[in-house]
Amino acid sequence: MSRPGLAQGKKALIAGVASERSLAWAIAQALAREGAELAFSYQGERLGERVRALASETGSTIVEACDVGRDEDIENLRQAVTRRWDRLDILVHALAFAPREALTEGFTDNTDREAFRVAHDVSAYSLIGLVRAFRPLLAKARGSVVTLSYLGAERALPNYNVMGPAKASLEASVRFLAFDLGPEGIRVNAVSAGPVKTLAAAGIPGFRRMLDHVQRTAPLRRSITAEEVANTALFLLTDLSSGVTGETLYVDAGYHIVGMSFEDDPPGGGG
Ligand code: 0WE
Repeated sequence: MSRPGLAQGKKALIAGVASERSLAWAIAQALAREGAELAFSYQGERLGERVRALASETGSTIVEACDVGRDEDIENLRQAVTRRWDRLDILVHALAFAPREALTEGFTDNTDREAFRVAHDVSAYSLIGLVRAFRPLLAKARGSVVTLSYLGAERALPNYNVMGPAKASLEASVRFLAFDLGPEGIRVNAVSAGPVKTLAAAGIPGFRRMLDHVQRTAPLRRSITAEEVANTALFLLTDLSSGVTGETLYVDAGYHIVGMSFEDDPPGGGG
């Protein structure tokens, strides 16, 4: 026997698939598994073919290029989706960008005005821009919005640099959007995921060390998978979470609750 899907018949727009390892793609697959109809937006024609191929696996036929740094692109996406759908139940915002040079070594010396501007524009404003564009469709469905954040929003750590302030802005934007749109029945939440090896993490200096550190320190003594992020996003995007809005929910094997750990101690201690 099969139960009805948790997202049966829901219309979902996913922004931010870049490869088959993307958290956005894991979320799309979970939504498809649970019966949602999907639309995708992607950044740059370079990704077009890849995203189109992935989208077709889910039966999706709505696939649009959208550089969220451009208002015209957001407007074109709004029009393309509106031509096909008269409501939007689910919006997934799973994208971020800071110039690569800003994500290495010292925060102070590597954060110039332009890196700060583009990081905040693409990684935080874009959530507000997309929600502004889709507000009428989301209101019709009393829809749910999920974005992806990271611990750098709340704590300092190596190399994440200007993305930290950008994610802090994103999480604050989640609260203000939730506050503003709650009266229309629209919910807005964030998933703060632990490190996962995706394209966004590829080539980040020390990423392997970060994973090892998490695996030794997190209460669950492991890192997390894209599927675990997707299942929590699924919860936030469906009626299971109908009383939750403005929240940032960590999916990090408990890493963020640790104040101190004797991670490097031999078993049994010695003190
Ligand atoms: O939010 C992110 C990654 C965001 C990101 C990644 C890149 C790489 C390529 C934003 N902009 C760019 N720009 C590029 O040119 N994560 C949570 C993954 C991530 O990125 C890190 C991390 C972690 C974790 C960067 C430094 C340190 C840790």
